[in-house]
Amino acid sequence: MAPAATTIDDKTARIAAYANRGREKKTVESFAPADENRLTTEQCRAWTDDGFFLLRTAVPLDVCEEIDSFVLETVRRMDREGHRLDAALVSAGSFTVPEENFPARVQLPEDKVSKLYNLHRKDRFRHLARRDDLGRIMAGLLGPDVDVFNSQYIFKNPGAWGQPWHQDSLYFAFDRFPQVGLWLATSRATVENGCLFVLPGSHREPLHEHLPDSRPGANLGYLEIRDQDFARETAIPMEPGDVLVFHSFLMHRSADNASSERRTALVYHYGAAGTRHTGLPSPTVDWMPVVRKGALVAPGTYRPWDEWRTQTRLGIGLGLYRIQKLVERIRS
Ligand SMILES: O=C(O)CCC(=O)C(=O)O
Repeated sequence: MAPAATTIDDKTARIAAYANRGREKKTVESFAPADENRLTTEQCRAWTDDGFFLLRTAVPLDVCEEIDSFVLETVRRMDREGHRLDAALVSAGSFTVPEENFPARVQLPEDKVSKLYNLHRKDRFRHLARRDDLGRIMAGLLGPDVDVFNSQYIFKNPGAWGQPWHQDSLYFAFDRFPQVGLWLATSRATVENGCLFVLPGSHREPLHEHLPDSRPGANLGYLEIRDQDFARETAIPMEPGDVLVFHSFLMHRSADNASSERRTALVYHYGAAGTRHTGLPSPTVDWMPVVRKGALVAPGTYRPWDEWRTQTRLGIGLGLYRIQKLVERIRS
């Protein structure tokens, strides 16, 4: 008898098995910032005690609008070029993940998308990732040599479910921790439309077991922590341009979008330069220098070879993905 077609649940179960492997070995040696002189006293306290801090009005509104427009145009271009937006796909150096709970009446290509990855080498995104104040904060938290290694724009369309409680480092197959997340609200983020919730101080917890999201139809790769008391969760409502800086062991989630408006965010992840992969290379990880020997890398610095390498890796990933789909179709 032919095996049943692979479902999102099967894939998420495989992602969970892979992500949880060796999680006890992922540890953090110190919870103090690497260089307190680059941070304010309050940032140092918040980082050490809570595992996060907010930068209000950090990014001008016109930059948020440019980010939104660029992403929408990219997704629409992918759609015009005939790419399926309802399957994880790679195009022109970008990588989309579909939304599983998109509205029944899809009007625009972006209605079907959950995430667009790999933006940080592109002009405005590269400049933002290396902005003086943000680079200084990352050097304060991580030390004198820092890279940005992941970027994703997250659509949370009306009706989309939130991402359940998780710790980002579970997803990172690296030889050292922590990493630092930077979550920029490009729209308002409210409890109603899907803002983040954090559990203050939970960055001091080891990485917990993450189980596949139990809601049938949850997005690909959504994993959740169930063995923790979340009674002290704190909502983080944000205005466009606000930035949340958070430790990669911090437990956090986002709410469902119960409103009629889209909630959007741009997320970067930073890590110490020289971090090595302990597992398979991921198509969503691409190391780009931000700080070297304590000095910020000029925002315009761009090495085409690096981008080419990423695109090649993404192309190979897409090829393998297509072969896998073909095999699945033949077997079912
Ligand atoms: O923006 C969201 O809805 C979830 C983001 C998140 O939890 C993450 O990027 O780790």
